[in-house]
Amino acid sequence: MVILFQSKADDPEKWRQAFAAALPEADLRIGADSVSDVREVDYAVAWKPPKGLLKQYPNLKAILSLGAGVDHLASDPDLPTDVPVVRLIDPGLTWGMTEYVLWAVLGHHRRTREYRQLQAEHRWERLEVPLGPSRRVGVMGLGELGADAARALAAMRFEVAGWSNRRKEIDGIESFAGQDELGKFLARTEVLVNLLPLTEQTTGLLNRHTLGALPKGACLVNVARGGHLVEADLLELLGTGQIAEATLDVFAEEPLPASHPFWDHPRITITPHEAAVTPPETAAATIAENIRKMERGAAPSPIVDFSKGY
Ligand code: OXD
Repeated sequence: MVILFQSKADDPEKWRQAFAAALPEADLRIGADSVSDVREVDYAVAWKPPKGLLKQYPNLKAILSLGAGVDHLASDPDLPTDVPVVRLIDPGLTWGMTEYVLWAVLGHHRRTREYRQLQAEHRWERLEVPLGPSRRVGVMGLGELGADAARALAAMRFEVAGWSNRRKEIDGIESFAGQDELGKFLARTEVLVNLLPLTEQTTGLLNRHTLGALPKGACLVNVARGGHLVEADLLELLGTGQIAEATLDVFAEEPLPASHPFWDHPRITITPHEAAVTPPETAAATIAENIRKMERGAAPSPIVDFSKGY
C-alpha cells in the first residue's frame, strides 16, 4: 500500500518513523516528487497540498487531513470528489489545543500582561482577580477540540458556555445554539475562545458587531483560523477598550507579515499557529487505524461533509 505524505510544515523524518511503527506494511512516500507512477498512490495524508495535486492520483482511496481543520483541502477547486476526505480527530492534537486554551484563558484571567508591566516597573501591586466561578468563559465551536477545551475550563471552575450550530449536551457547560442565541452567548462572555471550523458561514464572524456585543473589556483567544477575524475591527475595538486583550495563534496571512500592526500591539499576544501542532507520536496511529478500517472495507471516520464545510 502506497501512502503519499504531503506537507511542507511537518518534519518528514519524524513522520516516517511514526508510520513505520504504526503501519509497517505501508510504503510511505514523502512529497509528490517521490512518486514516479501516479497510479501507485492509495492514500494521501496531507496538510495544505498544492491545489490540483491530489486529482493526479487516479487510484486514490481516501484523503486524510493532517490537521483538524479541512479548509486547506476544501479550498482546492480540483479536490477529488469521489473519495472520502477524512478529518483528523487525534488525542495528541486535542491535548495540545486544550493546553493552549487553558494557558491563554488563565493568562487573561490572572492578568499576566499587567503583572509583566508592573514587574518591568518594579511595582509591588496586587490586581483584583475574580474567583473562577465568577469568570464567564465562552467557547465558540463545540466539536472535538471545543468540547474538550470547554470541559477543561469547567474543571478549572470557570463558568463556561459554548456556542455551536446545534445544541450540545456537555456536563457543566451551558449550550447556546444558532444565530438566534449568538447575542445571548456573547453578552455573557468575558473571555471568548474561538474554535469554530472555517466555513462560508463563519468567515469574518469575529467582527465589530459580534466582538462589540461582548461585555466591555472582554478578551479574545483565536485558535481556529485567521479568516474568522476581521483584523481591522479587532484593532479598532482594542483602541476603544471594548476588547482588553487578545491572544492570537492564527492570522489572515501566515506567516504574519513583519509589518503587521499586531506584532507591536501591547495588548496582543502572538504565537505562530502552534496551538496544536499535529503530533506524529499519536496521529500516525490514528491515521493508521482509519487506513486499516478502509483496507477491511469499513468506512473511516469522521468523513468530511463538504455541504457543511467540515
Ligand atoms: C489544524 C491546525 O487544523 O493545526 O489542525 O490548524
